[in-house]
Amino acid sequence: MSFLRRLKPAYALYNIFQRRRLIHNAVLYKKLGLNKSYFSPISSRDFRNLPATPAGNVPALPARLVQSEAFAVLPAAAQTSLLAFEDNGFAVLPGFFPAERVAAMNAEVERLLSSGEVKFKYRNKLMFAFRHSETLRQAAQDPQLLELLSALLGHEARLFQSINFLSGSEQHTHSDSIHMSTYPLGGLIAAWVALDDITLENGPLHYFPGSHQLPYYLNADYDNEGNALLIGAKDYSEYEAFIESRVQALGLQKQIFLARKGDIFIWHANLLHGGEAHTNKALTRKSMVLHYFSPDHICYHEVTQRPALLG
Ligand SMILES: O=C(O)CCC(=O)C(=O)O
Repeated sequence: MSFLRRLKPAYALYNIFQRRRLIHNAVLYKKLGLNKSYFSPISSRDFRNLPATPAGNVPALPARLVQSEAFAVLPAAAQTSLLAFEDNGFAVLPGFFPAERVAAMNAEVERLLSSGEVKFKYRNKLMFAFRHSETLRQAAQDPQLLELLSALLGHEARLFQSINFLSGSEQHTHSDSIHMSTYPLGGLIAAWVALDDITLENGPLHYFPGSHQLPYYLNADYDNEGNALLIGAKDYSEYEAFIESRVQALGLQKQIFLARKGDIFIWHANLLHGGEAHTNKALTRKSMVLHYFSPDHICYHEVTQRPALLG
């Protein structure tokens, strides 16, 4: 990473102009006794001496789900999967979005692309498309989905970010917590919506059941903490290589999710997952991944040591 992109004061200066989206942290920092401004860089190192315990007292998962009307109306297979979320680190909601809704979402993505309102970033990602489309925003904030995600998280799940793909992500195995972290850990949840039928040929999602119970691997684990002035110098590929070495050493067993259009796959903040190779480029692999943060947590980006811009 270039020296300029590593300079923490440059990020802090940018953050000063994002006061409205960061000021909520000031109260949380004060409560924790952290000597920080809303615009300061932040990473897991800042929480090293604080207790790791989750925020507040949360009832056990079955009690949270059983209280939820959104849960009560689901088919048995989805209920069973949700009840096992804390053991497995994932849950599947088969056919959660009907075909018409999927078609409307795909039409919106096409409209946004052809009008130039959203553009591919980082090779094949359409970031934050929900900010440009009421149809996509309503899907991302579907009340039944939000209720289920909040029950799983044990806190309100608030939409933070979305990524649409037209092709396989082909992302190497990772945990979202290296990108979007929280204090206490675990205040993030993701929902991945299949907008195409997905086979072995068009880059299915992969995941490692139970891997959310491993330690959260963060900057210190691959020697990327940086110093008071600079964020860590390591390339992201070094994080990926570190995770691959953990997967090998622990003998973790990969599974592949062959989704049908409208299926939703929910993953835990620390579940290891990624995208398989997209071998048949004649096929699309449309999907939308949604990341939600708990507003009760401090939300930040571990690698770049930036507080997350909410709202
Ligand atoms: O869609 C995929 O293949 C993986 C997406 C992913 O890993 C992520 O957004 O964190």
